[in-house]
Amino acid sequence: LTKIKNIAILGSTGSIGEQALEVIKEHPELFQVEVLTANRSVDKLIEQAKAFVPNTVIIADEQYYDQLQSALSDLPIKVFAGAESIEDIVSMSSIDIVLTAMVGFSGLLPTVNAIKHKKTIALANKETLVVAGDIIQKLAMEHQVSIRPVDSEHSAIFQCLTGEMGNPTEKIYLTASGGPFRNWALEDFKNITLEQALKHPNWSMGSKITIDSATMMNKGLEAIEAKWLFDLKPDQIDVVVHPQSIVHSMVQFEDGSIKAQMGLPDMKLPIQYAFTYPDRAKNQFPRMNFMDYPNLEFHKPDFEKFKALKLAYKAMEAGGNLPCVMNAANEIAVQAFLDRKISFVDIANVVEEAMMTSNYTGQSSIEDYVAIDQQVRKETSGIILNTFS
Ligand code: MN3
Repeated sequence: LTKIKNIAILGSTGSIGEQALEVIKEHPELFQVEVLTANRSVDKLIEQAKAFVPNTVIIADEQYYDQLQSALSDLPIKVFAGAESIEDIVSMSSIDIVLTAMVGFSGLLPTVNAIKHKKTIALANKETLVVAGDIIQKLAMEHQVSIRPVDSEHSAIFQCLTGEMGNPTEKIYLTASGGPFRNWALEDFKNITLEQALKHPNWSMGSKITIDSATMMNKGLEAIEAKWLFDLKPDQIDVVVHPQSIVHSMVQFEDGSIKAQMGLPDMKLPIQYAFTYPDRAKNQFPRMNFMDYPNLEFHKPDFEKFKALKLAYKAMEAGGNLPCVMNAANEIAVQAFLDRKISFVDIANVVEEAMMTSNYTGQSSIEDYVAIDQQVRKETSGIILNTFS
């Protein structure tokens, strides 16, 4: 008999958070919701809290506290507000697993605190490793915490590596759908609209990651994430465009053997695996039929069309604070594109400009990264205002 695992979902109203709740709902004998947090989506958080009755709910944006508190006043649920409450709650002794599913840089500090309190991390916030992979991996080692990837590519690699202890990885192949503009001519990229960029062919995700997929910055962030998760050098990480999104990623070993993890594109599987590892749990998710996919294609990524991917490799190779700079600039640039202030191609141009004008430093602390992140956000807004609008 396995003990029921208590799960804290940071960012429960986002796409990953909602799918995690579906996984938990399907396995009441395995999982229980202990904590739910959201940034601003108070109505959805109230709905989730009523359905799952967790110990605690937190809304990051404090102006929604009263609304949340009064909506849940009849239920035995503790209600808090503010980013610091989210950072603190992960130390709660009843939590077994912390799913970090918030968007962007905000995932960093709660993840650090969860590791310090020896919680198993189901990592869905890739920015945490992109920004501070060196510190996070060191902390995880020190506190003997296991970080289980939720991102589908990294879950695939994690699954391929299971049972391969002591067998070095020669290289990994990170698969990429290529996004909606894979077959567009370079000269047409200047005409890309927000509506076109928000339509992803295979995965349904939040708007930030959907735009990152369209620019392929998402794959760049994932390459950096993989570097830290699996202790690889940049030249051991190959991006392969695979439009069908059936092979979720692959590992090549020193004897040339390649293992792939495959399945339908459905985030519920990697979420569930991060919760049940090293076990697997039976479920009713749709099964793949190979006859529906007679052709699985693999192509080289186009670094000219997808300059963001090139920038990410540059940041990964340079290391230090450059990935942090790139990530902050990208968050601001994507938001500016979502606000229709800059064009699609200028997302990468803005990021490039921010990377070129920033001050490079090798070693940084978590506090340094927080400061760099804030400074780069300010500078990037200035770059957009002065040069790109
Ligand atoms: Mn992914």
